[in-house]
Amino acid sequence: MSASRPGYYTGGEAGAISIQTDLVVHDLITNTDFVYDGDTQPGPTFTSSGSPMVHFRHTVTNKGNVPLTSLKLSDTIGGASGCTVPATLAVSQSFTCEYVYTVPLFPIGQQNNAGTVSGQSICGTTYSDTNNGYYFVKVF
Ligand SMILES: [Ca+2]
Repeated sequence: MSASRPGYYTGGEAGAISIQTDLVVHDLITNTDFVYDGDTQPGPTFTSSGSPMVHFRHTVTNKGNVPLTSLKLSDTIGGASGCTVPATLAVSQSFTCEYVYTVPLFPIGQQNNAGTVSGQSICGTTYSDTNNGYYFVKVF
């Protein structure tokens, strides 16, 4: 095999990254956390006039066979930009980004805080994934 042959270095690479965006709602009455995957509409419903709080939790996993670097994590409402991502995500390794969000009075209706992640292999191939975080906001 020649090093100039396209694909020589990447032939054994099967990179993959996954993200799961969950919504965690703490019920004060029962002191219990409820976890919603938010993958389909409508997701959990919030009454915006009560200033409800939701924890958005992104779980990122390296599901390929090569380590990934240059990780970039983002979501629709921008909260994920405050999270620290590891320099390298080893094969089968995960990290979690969680933050608290107070649901504003507006907008109401169907919302989606989708999480998106990307990472690069040492060969420079970018892998990415996105996952929905649907929730519904009503006024009363
Ligand atoms: Ca989800």
